[in-house]
Amino acid sequence: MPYRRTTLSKFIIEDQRRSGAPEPDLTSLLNDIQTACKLIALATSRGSIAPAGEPREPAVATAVNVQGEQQKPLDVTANNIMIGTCEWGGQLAGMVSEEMEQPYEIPAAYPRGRYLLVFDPLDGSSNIDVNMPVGTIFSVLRCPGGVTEPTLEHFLQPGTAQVAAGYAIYGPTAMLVLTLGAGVHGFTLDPEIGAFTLTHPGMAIPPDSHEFAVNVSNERFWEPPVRRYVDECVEGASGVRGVDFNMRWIASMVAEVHRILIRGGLFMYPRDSKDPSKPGRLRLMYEANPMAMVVEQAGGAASTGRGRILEVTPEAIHQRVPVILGSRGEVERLVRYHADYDAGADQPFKTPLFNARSLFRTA
Ligand code: AFP
Repeated sequence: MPYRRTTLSKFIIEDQRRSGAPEPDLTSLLNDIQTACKLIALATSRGSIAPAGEPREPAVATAVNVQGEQQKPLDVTANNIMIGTCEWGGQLAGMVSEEMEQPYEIPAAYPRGRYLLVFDPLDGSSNIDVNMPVGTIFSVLRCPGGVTEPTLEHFLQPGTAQVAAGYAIYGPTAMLVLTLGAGVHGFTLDPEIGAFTLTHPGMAIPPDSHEFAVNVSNERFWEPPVRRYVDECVEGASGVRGVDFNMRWIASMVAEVHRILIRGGLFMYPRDSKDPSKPGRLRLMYEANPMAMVVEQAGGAASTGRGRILEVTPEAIHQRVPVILGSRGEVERLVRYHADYDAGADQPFKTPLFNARSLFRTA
Protein backbone atom coordinates (compact mmCIF):
# COMPACT_ATOMS: atom_id res chain seq x y z
CA MET A 1 0.00 0.00 0.00
CA PRO A 2 1.71 3.19 -1.15
CA TYR A 3 0.11 5.21 1.66
CA ARG A 4 1.76 2.94 4.23
CA ARG A 5 5.23 3.65 2.90
CA THR A 6 7.61 5.83 4.87
CA THR A 7 8.38 8.89 2.83
CA LEU A 8 11.42 10.97 3.72
CA SER A 9 9.15 13.76 5.01
CA LYS A 10 7.35 11.32 7.32
CA PHE A 11 10.65 9.78 8.43
CA ILE A 12 12.12 13.16 9.39
CA ILE A 13 9.03 14.19 11.36
CA GLU A 14 8.92 10.85 13.21
CA ASP A 15 12.67 10.96 13.87
CA GLN A 16 12.41 14.45 15.29
CA ARG A 17 9.46 13.41 17.45
CA ARG A 18 11.45 10.41 18.79
CA SER A 19 14.43 12.64 19.58
CA GLY A 20 12.45 14.27 22.38
CA ALA A 21 13.59 17.72 21.28
CA PRO A 22 12.10 18.21 17.82
CA GLU A 23 13.52 21.08 15.78
CA PRO A 24 10.79 22.17 13.34
CA ASP A 25 13.28 24.41 11.52
CA LEU A 26 15.53 21.43 10.83
CA THR A 27 12.55 19.44 9.56
CA SER A 28 11.64 22.28 7.16
CA LEU A 29 15.23 22.70 6.00
CA LEU A 30 15.61 18.98 5.26
CA ASN A 31 12.35 19.13 3.33
CA ASP A 32 13.68 22.01 1.24
CA ILE A 33 16.91 20.06 0.61
CA GLN A 34 14.97 17.04 -0.60
CA THR A 35 12.89 19.25 -2.89
CA ALA A 36 16.11 20.69 -4.33
CA CYS A 37 17.45 17.16 -4.88
CA LYS A 38 14.27 16.16 -6.74
CA LEU A 39 14.63 19.19 -9.01
CA ILE A 40 18.31 18.42 -9.65
CA ALA A 41 17.41 14.78 -10.34
CA LEU A 42 14.94 16.01 -12.94
CA ALA A 43 17.47 18.40 -14.49
CA THR A 44 20.13 15.67 -14.75
CA SER A 45 17.66 13.15 -16.17
CA ARG A 46 16.72 15.55 -18.97
CA GLY A 47 20.31 15.52 -20.16
CA SER A 48 20.62 17.44 -23.38
CA ILE A 49 16.87 17.69 -23.90
CA ALA A 50 15.83 21.29 -23.31
CA PRO A 51 12.47 21.35 -21.51
CA ALA A 52 9.72 22.47 -23.90
CA GLY A 53 8.95 26.15 -23.59
CA GLU A 54 11.72 26.81 -21.07
CA PRO A 55 15.04 28.46 -21.77
CA ARG A 56 17.88 26.07 -21.15
CA GLU A 57 19.79 26.88 -17.93
CA PRO A 58 22.10 28.44 -17.14
CA ALA A 59 21.38 32.03 -18.05
CA VAL A 60 24.90 32.83 -16.84
CA ALA A 61 27.82 31.64 -18.88
CA THR A 62 29.71 28.78 -17.29
CA ALA A 63 33.31 29.39 -16.47
CA VAL A 64 36.04 28.15 -14.23
CA ASN A 65 34.89 27.88 -10.60
CA VAL A 66 36.75 28.83 -7.43
CA GLN A 67 38.49 25.43 -7.50
CA GLY A 68 40.01 26.24 -10.89
CA GLU A 69 37.75 23.57 -12.42
CA GLN A 70 35.62 23.94 -15.53
CA GLN A 71 31.97 24.41 -14.59
CA LYS A 72 29.41 22.43 -16.54
CA PRO A 73 26.03 24.07 -17.24
CA LEU A 74 24.44 21.57 -14.84
CA ASP A 75 26.86 22.61 -12.06
CA VAL A 76 25.39 26.10 -12.30
CA THR A 77 21.81 24.84 -12.63
CA ALA A 78 22.19 22.60 -9.57
CA ASN A 79 23.74 25.44 -7.58
CA ASN A 80 20.88 27.79 -8.52
CA ILE A 81 18.34 25.13 -7.55
CA MET A 82 19.88 24.55 -4.10
CA ILE A 83 20.01 28.27 -3.39
CA GLY A 84 16.56 29.09 -4.74
CA THR A 85 14.92 26.20 -2.88
CA CYS A 86 16.63 26.68 0.49
CA GLU A 87 17.09 30.47 0.89
CA TRP A 88 13.50 31.60 1.47
CA GLY A 89 12.20 29.49 4.35
CA GLY A 90 13.80 31.29 7.29
CA GLN A 91 15.84 28.30 8.52
CA LEU A 92 19.21 29.37 7.14
CA ALA A 93 21.63 32.10 8.11
CA GLY A 94 23.94 31.42 5.16
CA MET A 95 25.23 28.90 2.65
CA VAL A 96 28.57 27.79 1.24
CA SER A 97 28.82 25.99 -2.09
CA GLU A 98 31.63 24.47 -4.11
CA GLU A 99 30.58 26.75 -6.94
CA MET A 100 30.85 30.07 -5.04
CA GLU A 101 34.04 31.64 -3.76
CA GLN A 102 32.40 33.41 -0.81
CA PRO A 103 29.52 32.37 1.47
CA TYR A 104 26.09 33.12 0.05
CA GLU A 105 24.19 35.78 1.96
CA ILE A 106 20.48 35.18 2.51
CA PRO A 107 18.68 38.06 0.74
CA ALA A 108 17.30 40.75 3.05
CA ALA A 109 13.76 39.91 1.88
CA TYR A 110 13.87 36.58 3.75
CA PRO A 111 14.13 35.88 7.48
CA ARG A 112 17.41 34.47 8.81
CA GLY A 113 17.51 31.16 10.64
CA ARG A 114 19.66 29.06 12.96
CA TYR A 115 21.41 26.79 10.46
CA LEU A 116 24.19 26.94 7.89
CA LEU A 117 24.06 24.82 4.74
CA VAL A 118 27.26 23.70 3.04
CA PHE A 119 27.02 21.75 -0.22
CA ASP A 120 28.50 20.46 -3.44
CA PRO A 121 25.55 20.87 -5.81
CA LEU A 122 26.76 18.41 -8.43
CA ASP A 123 29.61 16.13 -7.45
CA GLY A 124 31.30 14.18 -10.23
CA SER A 125 30.07 16.50 -12.94
CA SER A 126 32.80 15.33 -15.33
CA ASN A 127 30.52 12.29 -15.61
CA ILE A 128 27.60 14.25 -17.06
CA ASP A 129 28.74 14.11 -20.67
CA VAL A 130 29.14 10.34 -20.48
CA ASN A 131 25.82 9.68 -18.72
CA MET A 132 27.31 8.28 -15.53
CA PRO A 133 26.10 8.83 -11.94
CA VAL A 134 26.47 12.23 -10.30
CA GLY A 135 25.16 13.52 -6.98
CA THR A 136 24.61 16.32 -4.49
CA ILE A 137 26.42 16.35 -1.11
CA PHE A 138 25.17 18.42 1.83
CA SER A 139 26.12 19.24 5.39
CA VAL A 140 24.01 21.12 7.96
CA LEU A 141 25.74 23.08 10.73
CA ARG A 142 24.37 25.30 13.48
CA CYS A 143 24.95 29.00 13.10
CA PRO A 144 26.70 30.23 16.27
CA GLY A 145 24.24 31.77 18.74
CA GLY A 146 23.36 35.41 18.14
CA VAL A 147 24.92 35.49 14.66
CA THR A 148 22.49 36.55 11.94
CA GLU A 149 25.03 37.57 9.32
CA PRO A 150 27.58 34.77 9.30
CA THR A 151 31.03 35.38 7.90
CA LEU A 152 33.67 32.88 6.84
CA GLU A 153 34.77 32.06 10.39
CA HIS A 154 31.27 30.96 11.41
CA PHE A 155 31.31 28.21 8.79
CA LEU A 156 34.70 26.88 9.87
CA GLN A 157 33.40 24.18 12.20
CA PRO A 158 34.79 20.63 12.41
CA GLY A 159 32.76 17.76 10.97
CA THR A 160 31.87 16.60 14.48
CA ALA A 161 29.62 19.70 14.70
CA GLN A 162 27.40 18.61 11.80
CA VAL A 163 23.71 18.33 12.71
CA ALA A 164 22.83 16.36 9.59
CA ALA A 165 24.61 15.24 6.45
CA GLY A 166 23.93 13.21 3.37
CA TYR A 167 23.87 13.00 -0.36
CA ALA A 168 21.55 12.42 -3.28
CA ILE A 169 22.71 10.16 -6.08
CA TYR A 170 21.31 10.53 -9.58
CA GLY A 171 21.88 7.13 -11.16
CA PRO A 172 19.55 4.52 -12.66
CA THR A 173 17.34 5.50 -9.72
CA ALA A 174 17.59 8.70 -7.70
CA MET A 175 18.26 8.12 -4.01
CA LEU A 176 18.75 10.34 -0.99
CA VAL A 177 20.89 8.99 1.85
CA LEU A 178 20.69 10.84 5.16
CA THR A 179 22.11 10.79 8.67
CA LEU A 180 20.79 12.86 11.53
CA GLY A 181 23.50 11.50 13.82
CA ALA A 182 21.87 8.16 14.64
CA GLY A 183 22.33 5.73 11.77
CA VAL A 184 22.07 6.11 8.01
CA HIS A 185 18.94 5.64 5.99
CA GLY A 186 18.42 5.48 2.22
CA PHE A 187 15.33 6.70 0.34
CA THR A 188 14.57 5.94 -3.30
CA LEU A 189 12.68 8.49 -5.39
CA ASP A 190 9.40 6.88 -6.38
CA PRO A 191 8.51 8.56 -9.69
CA GLU A 192 4.85 7.56 -9.37
CA ILE A 193 4.27 9.66 -6.26
CA GLY A 194 7.28 11.99 -6.57
CA ALA A 195 8.51 11.16 -3.07
CA PHE A 196 11.74 9.81 -1.64
CA THR A 197 10.63 6.58 0.04
CA LEU A 198 12.47 4.59 2.71
CA THR A 199 14.03 1.56 0.99
CA HIS A 200 17.35 1.16 2.83
CA PRO A 201 16.81 1.58 6.59
CA GLY A 202 19.86 1.26 8.87
CA MET A 203 22.54 1.05 6.18
CA ALA A 204 25.66 -0.71 7.50
CA ILE A 205 29.09 -0.98 5.85
CA PRO A 206 30.60 -4.47 6.09
CA PRO A 207 33.74 -4.20 8.29
CA ASP A 208 35.98 -6.00 5.79
CA SER A 209 36.04 -6.08 2.03
CA HIS A 210 38.24 -6.90 -0.91
CA GLU A 211 37.40 -3.98 -3.18
CA PHE A 212 39.23 -0.68 -3.40
CA ALA A 213 38.76 2.54 -5.38
CA VAL A 214 41.60 4.94 -6.12
CA ASN A 215 42.80 6.84 -9.18
CA VAL A 216 45.90 4.77 -9.96
CA SER A 217 47.09 7.31 -12.52
CA ASN A 218 48.32 9.33 -9.51
CA GLU A 219 50.42 6.43 -8.21
CA ARG A 220 53.75 8.19 -8.67
CA PHE A 221 52.59 11.09 -6.46
CA TRP A 222 51.44 8.94 -3.52
CA GLU A 223 53.15 8.52 -0.19
CA PRO A 224 54.80 5.12 0.54
CA PRO A 225 52.05 3.84 2.91
CA VAL A 226 49.42 4.30 0.19
CA ARG A 227 51.63 2.61 -2.40
CA ARG A 228 52.22 -0.25 0.03
CA TYR A 229 48.48 -0.75 0.56
CA VAL A 230 47.59 -0.65 -3.14
CA ASP A 231 50.50 -2.88 -4.12
CA GLU A 232 49.42 -5.48 -1.58
CA CYS A 233 45.87 -5.36 -2.98
CA VAL A 234 47.16 -5.76 -6.54
CA GLU A 235 49.38 -8.70 -5.49
CA GLY A 236 46.16 -10.36 -4.33
CA ALA A 237 46.25 -14.03 -3.39
CA SER A 238 49.95 -14.26 -4.20
CA GLY A 239 50.92 -11.49 -1.73
CA VAL A 240 50.71 -10.74 1.97
CA ARG A 241 46.94 -10.23 1.91
CA GLY A 242 46.44 -13.78 0.60
CA VAL A 243 43.25 -12.86 -1.22
CA ASP A 244 42.39 -11.32 -4.58
CA PHE A 245 41.03 -7.77 -4.63
CA ASN A 246 38.74 -6.03 -7.10
CA MET A 247 39.06 -2.37 -8.14
CA ARG A 248 36.52 0.27 -9.20
CA TRP A 249 36.84 3.95 -10.17
CA ILE A 250 33.74 5.95 -11.11
CA ALA A 251 35.24 9.46 -10.64
CA SER A 252 32.19 10.47 -8.62
CA MET A 253 32.65 10.39 -4.84
CA VAL A 254 28.90 10.07 -4.35
CA ALA A 255 28.78 6.91 -6.45
CA GLU A 256 31.88 5.43 -4.76
CA VAL A 257 30.50 6.09 -1.24
CA HIS A 258 27.11 4.71 -2.23
CA ARG A 259 28.69 1.47 -3.47
CA ILE A 260 30.63 1.19 -0.20
CA LEU A 261 27.43 1.67 1.83
CA ILE A 262 25.82 -1.15 -0.11
CA ARG A 263 28.63 -3.73 -0.30
CA GLY A 264 31.68 -2.39 1.55
CA GLY A 265 35.09 -1.44 0.20
CA LEU A 266 37.65 1.29 0.50
CA PHE A 267 37.67 4.64 -1.32
CA MET A 268 40.53 7.04 -1.18
CA TYR A 269 41.87 10.27 -2.60
CA PRO A 270 45.01 10.31 -0.48
CA ARG A 271 47.58 13.02 0.09
CA ASP A 272 49.78 13.34 -2.97
CA SER A 273 52.62 15.50 -4.20
CA LYS A 274 51.03 16.41 -7.55
CA ASP A 275 50.44 20.01 -6.45
CA PRO A 276 52.32 20.77 -3.21
CA SER A 277 49.86 23.58 -2.40
CA LYS A 278 47.04 21.01 -2.07
CA PRO A 279 47.17 18.22 0.52
CA GLY A 280 44.54 16.25 -1.40
CA ARG A 281 41.87 16.71 -4.06
CA LEU A 282 38.64 16.53 -2.12
CA ARG A 283 37.14 19.44 -0.24
CA LEU A 284 36.81 19.11 3.53
CA MET A 285 33.60 20.99 4.23
CA TYR A 286 31.24 19.83 1.49
CA GLU A 287 32.73 16.52 0.36
CA ALA A 288 34.87 14.89 3.08
CA ASN A 289 32.97 15.94 6.22
CA PRO A 290 29.42 14.99 5.17
CA MET A 291 30.63 11.71 3.65
CA ALA A 292 32.72 10.96 6.75
CA MET A 293 29.66 11.47 8.96
CA VAL A 294 27.58 9.17 6.75
CA VAL A 295 30.31 6.51 6.66
CA GLU A 296 30.96 6.59 10.43
CA GLN A 297 27.23 6.47 11.16
CA ALA A 298 27.05 3.35 8.96
CA GLY A 299 29.80 1.65 11.00
CA GLY A 300 32.70 2.48 8.68
CA ALA A 301 35.69 4.74 9.23
CA ALA A 302 36.94 7.93 7.58
CA SER A 303 40.51 9.16 8.01
CA THR A 304 43.06 11.46 6.48
CA GLY A 305 45.55 8.63 7.09
CA ARG A 306 46.76 10.46 10.18
CA GLY A 307 43.56 11.38 11.98
CA ARG A 308 39.77 11.29 11.89
CA ILE A 309 38.41 13.51 9.10
CA LEU A 310 35.60 14.74 11.35
CA GLU A 311 38.16 16.17 13.79
CA VAL A 312 40.06 18.29 11.28
CA THR A 313 39.74 21.99 12.18
CA PRO A 314 38.88 23.82 8.96
CA GLU A 315 40.93 26.87 8.10
CA ALA A 316 39.22 27.79 4.82
CA ILE A 317 35.82 26.99 3.34
CA HIS A 318 37.30 25.43 0.19
CA GLN A 319 40.11 23.63 2.02
CA ARG A 320 41.21 20.26 0.65
CA VAL A 321 41.99 17.18 2.69
CA PRO A 322 43.29 13.63 2.11
CA VAL A 323 40.40 11.14 2.26
CA ILE A 324 40.48 7.43 3.09
CA LEU A 325 37.07 5.95 3.93
CA GLY A 326 34.99 2.81 3.91
CA SER A 327 35.14 -0.60 5.58
CA ARG A 328 36.63 -0.16 9.04
CA GLY A 329 39.21 -2.97 8.78
CA GLU A 330 40.70 -1.59 5.56
CA VAL A 331 40.79 2.05 6.75
CA GLU A 332 42.46 0.97 10.00
CA ARG A 333 45.08 -0.97 8.03
CA LEU A 334 45.93 2.14 6.00
CA VAL A 335 46.10 4.27 9.13
CA ARG A 336 48.51 1.68 10.59
CA TYR A 337 50.65 1.85 7.44
CA HIS A 338 50.84 5.67 7.78
CA ALA A 339 51.83 5.35 11.45
CA ASP A 340 54.49 2.72 10.59
CA TYR A 341 55.87 4.97 7.89
CA ASP A 342 55.91 8.07 10.09
CA ALA A 343 57.69 6.10 12.81
CA GLY A 344 60.26 4.81 10.32
CA ALA A 345 59.06 1.28 11.09
CA ASP A 346 57.75 0.61 7.59
CA GLN A 347 59.08 -2.16 5.36
CA PRO A 348 61.52 -0.80 2.77
CA PHE A 349 59.19 0.10 -0.07
CA LYS A 350 59.55 -1.70 -3.40
CA THR A 351 56.80 -1.17 -5.93
CA PRO A 352 55.59 -4.21 -7.82
CA LEU A 353 53.26 -2.05 -9.93
CA PHE A 354 55.73 -1.71 -12.74
CA ASN A 355 57.76 -4.91 -12.37
CA ALA A 356 57.53 -8.26 -14.18
CA ARG A 357 54.33 -9.37 -12.38
CA SER A 358 52.60 -6.05 -12.89
CA LEU A 359 49.49 -5.20 -14.82
CA PHE A 360 51.38 -2.10 -15.90
CA ARG A 361 54.60 -3.71 -17.15
CA THR A 362 55.94 -2.11 -20.30
CA ALA A 363 58.03 -4.94 -21.76
P1 AFP B 1 33.66 17.53 -9.26
O1 AFP B 1 32.67 17.68 -8.14
O2 AFP B 1 34.40 18.78 -9.52
O3 AFP B 1 33.06 16.95 -10.47
O4 AFP B 1 34.79 16.51 -8.76
C1 AFP B 1 34.45 15.21 -8.39
C2 AFP B 1 35.55 14.65 -7.55
O5 AFP B 1 35.98 15.63 -6.65
C3 AFP B 1 35.12 13.41 -6.75
O6 AFP B 1 33.78 13.13 -6.85
C4 AFP B 1 35.92 12.29 -7.37
O7 AFP B 1 36.36 11.40 -6.40
C5 AFP B 1 37.08 12.97 -8.02
O8 AFP B 1 36.66 14.27 -8.33
C6 AFP B 1 37.54 12.22 -9.26
O9 AFP B 1 38.58 12.91 -9.88
P2 AFP B 1 39.61 12.21 -10.88
O10 AFP B 1 38.95 11.05 -11.55
O11 AFP B 1 40.00 13.30 -11.80
O12 AFP B 1 40.76 11.74 -10.04
